[in-house]
Amino acid sequence: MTKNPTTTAASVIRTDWTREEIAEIYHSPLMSLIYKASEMHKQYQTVGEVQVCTLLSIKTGGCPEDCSYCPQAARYHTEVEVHKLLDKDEVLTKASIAKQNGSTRFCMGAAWRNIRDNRDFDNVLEMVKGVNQMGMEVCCTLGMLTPEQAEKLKAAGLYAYNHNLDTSEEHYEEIISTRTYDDRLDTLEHVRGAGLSVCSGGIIGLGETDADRIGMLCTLATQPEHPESVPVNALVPVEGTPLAEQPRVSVWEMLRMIATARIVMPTAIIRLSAGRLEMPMSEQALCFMAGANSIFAGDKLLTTPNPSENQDMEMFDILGIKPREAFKHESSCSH
Ligand code: SAM
Ligand code: DTB
Ligand code: SF4
Repeated sequence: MTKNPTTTAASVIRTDWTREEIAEIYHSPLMSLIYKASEMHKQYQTVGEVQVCTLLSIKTGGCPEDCSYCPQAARYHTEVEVHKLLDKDEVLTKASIAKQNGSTRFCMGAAWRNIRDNRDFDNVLEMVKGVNQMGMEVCCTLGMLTPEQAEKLKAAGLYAYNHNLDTSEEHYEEIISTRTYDDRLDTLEHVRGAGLSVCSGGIIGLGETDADRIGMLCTLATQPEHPESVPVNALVPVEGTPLAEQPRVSVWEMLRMIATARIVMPTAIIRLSAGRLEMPMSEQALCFMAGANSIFAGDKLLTTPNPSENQDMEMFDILGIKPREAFKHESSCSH
């Protein structure tokens, strides 16, 4: 059984963290940090259970933004092929395959700056309805949205919305100039306001400092409510983007980030997101020990490769990991 956070966590689920407090945790000796995170994990999560999500890029490339990590930004010359919004039937077929392969969350991503009230959005609402009817947790990541658009998504059956902070407020302008950090926080507020589950995290390996990583965790952990899920991405450097030559982040950096996130947001799902392709099973196992309990499955993320389903199944088998059921948060709450 999962512990019910509302009855056990009152004193630990804090939204008043300071950067100094988080820095102290983040900089503690790695072994102590992992042990502490493991303890929190054991207390607030189910050990050996990992949420399996599948991503699908429903509209690819040609994005007007300048996110310097992103292969889908139109201004960079990458090998990503632009593709208009997929048909609903194609999306539902992909969702059904993902379900058969054991995913309980299906996340549809679009290379948009923001949602616009047009036919494409109406089609996305239909896709959301369809995936919801399959009994999966439906998630979307479509850029910025208004409160009304968030309501419409909710009414169509959307479960969660992903919108990452990506980095600290200070480092943000080195990475993106076409929208502000406050725009991101506003979107998260609109998502929360519509009663959607919030998925928000970031990327490491963008040239940020430890203080930036701590700053981002602090912003997430001091939201009025913690995000229900926090993706921790390692930059996938893509040729043609300004960050193509960034060195890959090491497992030790991922561990520090994941463990600190687990300690400061004990009830959140922490997703070991982009960057798994380069990680041997032993490194991924350490990340699960340090508090990660979700992955993206399937051989593609949005546009870049990811480990195959067979590799992940083998990993789950060896590590004795079971996939988390859909809508678990609801079933473990009192309503
Ligand atoms: N366009 C929408 C937006 O930006 O909100 C949704 C899709 S966007 C690709 C979703 C997230 O993917 C980004 O916020 C970023 O955190 C992550 N991402 C994109 N490219 C990445 C890369 N090369 N490596 C790691 N994460 C990446
Ligand atoms: C998230 O935090 N990571 C995912 C999902 N949310 C949308 C995206 C990772 C994208 C990696 C680069 C690509 O495949 O294009
Ligand atoms: Fe566009 Fe999203 Fe990529 Fe930024 S991260 S360029 S908004 S698709």
